[in-house]
Amino acid sequence: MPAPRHPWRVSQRLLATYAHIVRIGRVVSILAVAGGIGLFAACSSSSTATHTAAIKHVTNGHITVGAYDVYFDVRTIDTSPGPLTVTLVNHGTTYHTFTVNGTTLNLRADPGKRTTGTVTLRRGNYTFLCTFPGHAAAGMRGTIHVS
Ligand SMILES: [Cu+2]
Repeated sequence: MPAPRHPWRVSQRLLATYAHIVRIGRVVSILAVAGGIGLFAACSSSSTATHTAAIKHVTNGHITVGAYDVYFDVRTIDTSPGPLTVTLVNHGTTYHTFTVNGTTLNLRADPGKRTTGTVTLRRGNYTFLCTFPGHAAAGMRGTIHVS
């Protein structure tokens, strides 16, 4: 037969649960801060970052885009109106393309290869994507902001 529960025991248990939740909350915030710092470091350190959350700011009219299986190393490209030269470097095991909708730029690179092309952009937003079947749907797409 179980021992009768005393009210103070219950409230102690509630307190313990509350303390546990607070502890989890602290850990989550620490992880979030650490993750933010890590993302910032990855974005600012090089142009060959291997994550897709990256924003690249074009400063000299040229950008290098890395293609992997199956993602680009950039999601958002910020540039100004005028010619933009893109070098697509394929780090993957299938061919990938860097295709800009509404323009003639349609670069294709075989595995381990790179290819370069230039497109003249007007102010506005363009969608870029890989036209290998299924790749855009899997996330190989992004936006070029021209302003
Ligand atoms: Cu692809």
